[in-house]
Amino acid sequence: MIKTVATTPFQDQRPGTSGLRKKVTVFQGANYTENFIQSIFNVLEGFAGKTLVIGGDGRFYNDRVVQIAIRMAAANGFGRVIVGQGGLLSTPAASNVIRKNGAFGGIILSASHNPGGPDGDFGIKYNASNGGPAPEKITEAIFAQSKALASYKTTDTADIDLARLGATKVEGMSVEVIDPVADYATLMQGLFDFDLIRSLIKSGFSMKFDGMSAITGPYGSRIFEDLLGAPKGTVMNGTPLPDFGGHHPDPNLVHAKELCDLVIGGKGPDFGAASDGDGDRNLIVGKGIYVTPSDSLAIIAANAALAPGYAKGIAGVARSMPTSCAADRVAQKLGINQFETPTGWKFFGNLLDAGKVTVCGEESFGTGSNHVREKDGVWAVLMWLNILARRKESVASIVTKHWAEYGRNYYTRHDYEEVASDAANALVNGLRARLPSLVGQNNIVKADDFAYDDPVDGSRTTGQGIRLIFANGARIIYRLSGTGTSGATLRVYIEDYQPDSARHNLDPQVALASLITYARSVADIEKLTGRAEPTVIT
Ligand code: G16
Repeated sequence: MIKTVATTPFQDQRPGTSGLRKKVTVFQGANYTENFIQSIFNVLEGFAGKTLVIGGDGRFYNDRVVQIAIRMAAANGFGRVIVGQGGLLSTPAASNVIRKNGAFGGIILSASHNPGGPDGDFGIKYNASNGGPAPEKITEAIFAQSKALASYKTTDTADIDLARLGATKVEGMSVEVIDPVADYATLMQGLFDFDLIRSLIKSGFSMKFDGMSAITGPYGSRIFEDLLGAPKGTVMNGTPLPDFGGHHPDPNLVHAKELCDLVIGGKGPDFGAASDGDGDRNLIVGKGIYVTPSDSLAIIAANAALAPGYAKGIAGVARSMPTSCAADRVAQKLGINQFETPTGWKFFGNLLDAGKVTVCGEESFGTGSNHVREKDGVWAVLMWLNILARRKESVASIVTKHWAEYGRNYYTRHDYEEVASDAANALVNGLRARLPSLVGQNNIVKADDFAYDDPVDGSRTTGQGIRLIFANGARIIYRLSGTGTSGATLRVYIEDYQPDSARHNLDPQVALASLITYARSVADIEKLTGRAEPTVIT
């Protein structure tokens, strides 16, 4: 029976860079999850009888929230829910299911790369009918709803059996449990040359894919091992676990250390890759080399036409503002569109929908294209495999030739995690106040707080990061993360351009040493945060 439950509103349900992320214990609080889902439904219009996609990354509490969301969707009048078996869908696969089925939208349960388990993080986000994260005007409307919500709708039906594929009914709404991998694998086979990649693997090329005990294990096993013929065991940490085995499912040099040591160390396979908690991020490494996400975006843009799905060339490339400018050089050379957006995949949606760009990427280990409206970890790995199979060169050779052709954008990101929020805000506000006086200092030619005017819908987004731009094109950027759940995380992004290929072999921390020192001192990082060193360097 459908029922309306009285509730009291929460004041802290503002979605961040990518949906609402909080500790599991917060989502477990009475009505907390229900209130947020009802706030989403309250801002949507015209969904009666339509389809909603639901799925998540399998982290702790996923199983409960999937059932809550199904009951609430039925009570609110959706006509059909499509849900991944076991309540699972990687974020890019969910985006594909929304698009393929012409769904009204989707609810994705994920806190991405954040740790899971009873003491870890959980998250909920809404994706629109284009398959992409809801734009800011919707997330802000959801927040406004949540602050005044008085009731939510649900039903008293029993839990659905999500282990079994097939259709059932909840209060007249049909619920279809689908294989989370099948549609996605079909999509990938249409974009990449699976025969060619299979022959590369058959010829002795070796790879490892780290699923980080998160959602992409089953996707990796089906695609790399079953369809492309890589030997069993190619996928490591391939079973999704609710607590990710106690690890941090963040594919970077720190958290995917075992893979990196194996591949970069040079004694392991030719190619290594990893994806994150919900499958939208990627890490690419080769024998003796780590490919930064910014370089990976530029190399993918330069070589995309080698993959059948992109053989006609790409319309343009977009990157988030803190991502290095390496992709801009490729866009200039190809004579295609190039855009710089705020951090957050949601800002690429309009550009992709309007056909202005084909490939997008972010320094935060995200790359993707117009095939879905999310970044896509397994897609990036397949794109690299397709490029490797066509060029018949090593990862290191492709990267160093790219630098020789375009110059190298040395790049690093220094994160200061769990800093006191007041100190972090004081630091950013202090810099903002001093922006005019910084121009002229130390060859700084521009100092501003990044704002973005969306060329498609005309919306303006302000306050997206402090930029110090130097005469030679070097940049230092400061911004506060919008995805953390404890305190504040200060991110400092440092970049310098080196055209001379004789100087392309330096460790970025060495090549950028003087800019790093300046970045710390001009922002008074140690004085204001008490931190002499960052917690994570990527
Ligand atoms: C999310 C967003 C990305 C963003 C990243 C880091 O990724 O979708 O667009 O770059 O967070 O954001 P921040 O610097 O604000 O922490 P994910 O993989 O966490 O969903």
